[in-house]
Amino acid sequence: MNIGIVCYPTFGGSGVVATELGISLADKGHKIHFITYSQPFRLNQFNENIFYHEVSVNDYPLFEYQPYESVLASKIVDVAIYERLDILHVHYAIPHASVAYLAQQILKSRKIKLPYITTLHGTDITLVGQDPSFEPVIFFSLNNSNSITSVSESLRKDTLKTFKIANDVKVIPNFIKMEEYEHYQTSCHRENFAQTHEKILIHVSNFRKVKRVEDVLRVFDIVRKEIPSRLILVGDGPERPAIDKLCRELNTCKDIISVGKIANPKDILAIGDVFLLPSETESFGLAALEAMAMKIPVISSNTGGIPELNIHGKTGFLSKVGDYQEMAKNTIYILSDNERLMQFKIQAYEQAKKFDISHILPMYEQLYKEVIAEGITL
Ligand code: GMT
Repeated sequence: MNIGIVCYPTFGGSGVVATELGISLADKGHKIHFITYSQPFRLNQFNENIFYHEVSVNDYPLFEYQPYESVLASKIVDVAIYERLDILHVHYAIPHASVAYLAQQILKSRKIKLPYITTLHGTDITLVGQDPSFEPVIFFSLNNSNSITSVSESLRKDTLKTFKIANDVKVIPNFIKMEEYEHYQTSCHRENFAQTHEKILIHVSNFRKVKRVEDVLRVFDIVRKEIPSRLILVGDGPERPAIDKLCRELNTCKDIISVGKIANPKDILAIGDVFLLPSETESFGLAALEAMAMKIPVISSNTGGIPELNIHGKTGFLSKVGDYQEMAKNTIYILSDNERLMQFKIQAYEQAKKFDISHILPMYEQLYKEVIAEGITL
């Protein structure tokens, strides 16, 4: 199949999923056309079945806001015509679903069919999507998607509750390529981050409010009083100043290492003992899945789709959002006994295997076939 993929190319779960999906589809022989405003950061190896079409918006003094959507729609139309796309798959509803609809209509006027699938990733429904200023457009473009998928059952329910759409939402969970984790040789030296007797706690995110990174620091503050440990923070974002302030107040900065944005977090995950994800909302928690695939148990909130991934008492523990004291207690429980830690590590790893790409890719391929076969009326 000739498949167009639209996504956010920079750091963020939806872009990672879209890129890894495209790469895996290309490995199976499909022709994949990424249509994005910059090269997706995980798209860093040559693949003869992958093509990249950059959406570049020219500056014009009249515009206070650059008309990105118009340029993206034009690019989709162009790629669809000249690369003969069979289907378009857009990741993250805003603004990609409405742009896909516009492109579809333009193509229809030229007697060309381009069905589109919208994959919902989370904040496009749970946060941004609930903003009334977007509502009519999201509602319309979801209703007109030829198919909608969501990355968890929880997000499916949230979507159907938020938007009274006629379309069903099919759950296709996020995935991981287990073979990349199985015998991963990290370039990271544990001794540079912690002493032999110390444990390593890790948090990976984009440091937005929704991630509750302050809870990560509060958990660590309690844990380090019982268990010699270090905290590694991976990522960066708007909450960073608040985090720096809190670690100074708690006097924990000297034991916290901030490594910033890393394209491949496996290197750091390889030296971790416990992963912390106390998010306010989380439709799936791809970062937690990546940690589990690296044999790291997860201490998380019980929000959104996380319970579909992190099994309480087996692969880690779930607590109510904001209950950092219980999260700390559970972290200490896991870390205080090496045999127990090892058991949790193995169980986390076994659970991650259920989300291997080999189980998920056929679901997308099947959906593409169905949507193409169903066709659209001109
Ligand atoms: O919140 C993020 O980390 C970024 C965001 C995105 O769309 O890039 O992540 C969402 O999509 C990921 C991939 O499907 C999910 O694993 C995350 O749970 C989801 N984030 C939220 O729901 C807050």
